Amino acid sequence: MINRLKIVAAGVILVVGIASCYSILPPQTRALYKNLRKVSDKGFMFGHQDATVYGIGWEGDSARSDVKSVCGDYPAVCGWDLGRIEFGGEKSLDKVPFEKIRKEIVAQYLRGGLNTVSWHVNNPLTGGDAWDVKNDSVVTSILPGGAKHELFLTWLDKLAVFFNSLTTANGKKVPVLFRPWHEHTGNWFWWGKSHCTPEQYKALWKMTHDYLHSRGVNNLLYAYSPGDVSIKEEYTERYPGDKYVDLLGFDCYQFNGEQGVDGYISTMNRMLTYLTQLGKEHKKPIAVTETGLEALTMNKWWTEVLFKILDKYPVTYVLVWRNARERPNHFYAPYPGQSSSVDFIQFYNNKKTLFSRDIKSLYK
Ligand code: BMA
Repeated sequence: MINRLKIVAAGVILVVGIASCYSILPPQTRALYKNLRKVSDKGFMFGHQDATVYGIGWEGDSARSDVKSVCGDYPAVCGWDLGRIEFGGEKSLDKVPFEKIRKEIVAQYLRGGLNTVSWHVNNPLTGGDAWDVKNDSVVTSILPGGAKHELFLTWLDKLAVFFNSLTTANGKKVPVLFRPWHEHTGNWFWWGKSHCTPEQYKALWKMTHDYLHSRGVNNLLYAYSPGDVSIKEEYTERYPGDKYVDLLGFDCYQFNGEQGVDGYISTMNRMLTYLTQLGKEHKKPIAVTETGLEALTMNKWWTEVLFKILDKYPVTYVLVWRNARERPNHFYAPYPGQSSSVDFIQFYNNKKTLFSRDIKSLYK
C-alpha cells in the first residue's frame, strides 16, 4: 500500500510493514494511487461491471460495450469478478473466460482507465458458493491454524498468478484496484457480519493482502467496500487499517417500487456524508463501488437521481453493475433503445461525468 511506503536512499521505494517481504512497486501503480486522489477535482468517473465482455443481446464481440453503443465512449472504470478462479478453471462464475478478462483489463489500462476487481469466492469449508452462509466458522477455518488454511492459500495462489499475469506486451505490470471481501456489513456472504468477528474479518483482509504480496503481487491498490450502514461506527468497525486500504467505498442499490427512490437518495446521502468525513480523516479517495437501479425503470434516473446525489460529494468513481446477457431484466447500464438511454447521453455530456476519453491516463 502506498502509505506504507518509505522513500529510501537513491529513490528506491520499499513496502514497509511486511517485515519479510520488501518489494518495489511499479511506477504505474504509484501513479494510479496519486491520480485517483485528484479525479474528484474534475468530477467523477463512470464505471460498468463486465463492460466490454457482454451486454444485452451480445457476448464476446471485439471492442463492444453497451455504454459505448449508447454514448460513443467506454466507461472510465471497468469492473471484473474473479469468482471461481480459485478452482483453476477457464471461466468465472458469470461464465466469462479468465483469459478474456485478462485481455480486457490490459485493453482498459491502455485506454488509460481504471480496472477494479471483486471476488465472489466459493465457500472453502462447505464447498458451496459465496452465498452459502449455513456455517459460521468458515473464516476461522481459513485463518492460520484453521483446517482449511492450507487449502485457502492455494486459492490465493491462483489469484496471485492471475494478478501477476496482468502485463502489457512490453512487460509492464497493469495496476488494478482490488475490492476483496465486499459487502461484509451484510450477512449474505460467508465473510459477512454475523459469520465472523471484527477481529477475524480484519485478520482475513490482512492475510489476503500480505499473502498476495509475498507472491510478488505488487500491482494492487485496495478498496474497502461494505454495504450501506446505519451509523458511521458500523462502517469502521471492521476496517482493516489505513496500511491495508487505499480507497473507501460502499455498495448501495436502489430498489424498484414506489419507496425505492426516496430510500436510495437518503441512504446515498447518508453514506456519502460519512465517506466524505472519513475520506478526509483517513486521507483516502472515496467511491460508490457498486450501485444501480435494476432494469432502469426510471427514464431520467441518470440526471435526476444519480447525478444530483453524486454532484454534492468528492466522489472518485461510481460503478453500476452488469448487463447480464443470461438473466432477463438484470441490467444496470443502458443499451441502444433502452428507455433511459436519452437521459444517459445527457448524463454523459455533463462535464463532471468522466468517461474513457476524459481520462488521459491514470498511470503517468
Ligand atoms: C450478482 C448477480 C449475479 C452474479 C454476481 C457476481 O449481483 O449479478 O448474477 O453472479 O453478482 O457477479
